[in-house]
Amino acid sequence: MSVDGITAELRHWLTQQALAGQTDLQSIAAMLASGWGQEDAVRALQIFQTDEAIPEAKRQGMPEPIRPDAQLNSGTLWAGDREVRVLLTMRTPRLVVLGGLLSDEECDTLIATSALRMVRSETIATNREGVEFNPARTSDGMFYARGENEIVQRIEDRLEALLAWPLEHGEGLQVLHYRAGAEYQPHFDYFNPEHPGTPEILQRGGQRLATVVMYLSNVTAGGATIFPDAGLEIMPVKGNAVFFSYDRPHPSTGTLHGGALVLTGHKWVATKWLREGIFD
Ligand code: PD2
Ligand code: ZN
Repeated sequence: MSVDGITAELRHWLTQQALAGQTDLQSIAAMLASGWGQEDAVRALQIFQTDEAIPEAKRQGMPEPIRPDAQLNSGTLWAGDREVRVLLTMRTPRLVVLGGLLSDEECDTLIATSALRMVRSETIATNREGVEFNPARTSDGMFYARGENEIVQRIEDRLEALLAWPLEHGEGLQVLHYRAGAEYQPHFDYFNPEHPGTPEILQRGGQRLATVVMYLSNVTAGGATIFPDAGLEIMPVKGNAVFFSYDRPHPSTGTLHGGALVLTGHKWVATKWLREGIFD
C-alpha cells in the first residue's frame, strides 16, 4: 500500500490511539508491532506531529468542552475519509455550519432505512420523570443503535474524526422527519439540572455537550434551524450540517434553538448528541 493511499486510514488509527491516551511514540511502537511497515510509521509520526486533528484528540479523556474553533483556521476540515467545508462559524453560540458532511447517497440511504421505523417524537417530561408527547415537537423520529449498520458506522466514524470526540461518548443517531406544518419549538439540548428526571438521565453518559444536526434533504419552504438569541437561521441543505456545543447547561451558551415550521415539502435530519462520558 502506498503511503499516500493510507493517509485516511492512518489518521483514523492515530486518532483512536490518541483518544486512548497513547503518546505518539507509544502509538508508533504499537503500529510497528501490529505489522505496519516502517515507511508507514514515519508517515504516522509526521501526521502525529503536524496534523491539527491529532493534538486535539490527545486532549480527550477529560470532560472538557469540545472546541471546534481550535481547528478552524482553514476553509476545510478533515473528517477521516473526506474533507468537509466550513461555511460559517460563531463564538456565541459556539457553532459551525459544515458543507458536504454527507453524500447524497448517504442521505438517501439513511432516510430509506429509517422510514419504516418512524414514530411520533417524544421529549423528556418537564415536571416528572420519563418522556411524553409534546405539542412543541411535531416531527416523527427514530433512533439507531450506535454502529447499527454500515452507513451509521461510517457517519459515526466521520464525526469522531471531525470532532475528535470518542464514539462511545455519543448517543445513537436520531433521524427526524418533519412534514409541512411540523416544527420543533426552541429548546436547549442539554438536560436541565433543575428538572426532577435529570439526575437519572445523567447516570448514563453524563451531560450532553454538543449537537450535530445533519440535513438529509432540502426543504421547499420553511424548516430552518433557528437560534433565536443569535438571530441566526440555517436553511437545510442536503448533506450539510450544523454543529454547536455548550460547555455548561446554561442559557448563556446562546444555544437556544429550534426547527422552524416546515411550510412546503419535507424535512429530514439526523441528530447526534455528544456526551461527557461513555453512553452505553
Ligand atoms: O431539525 C432541526 O432543525 C432541529 C432543531 C432543533 C433539530 C433539533 N433541535 C434536535 O434534534 O435537537
Ligand atoms: Zn435540539
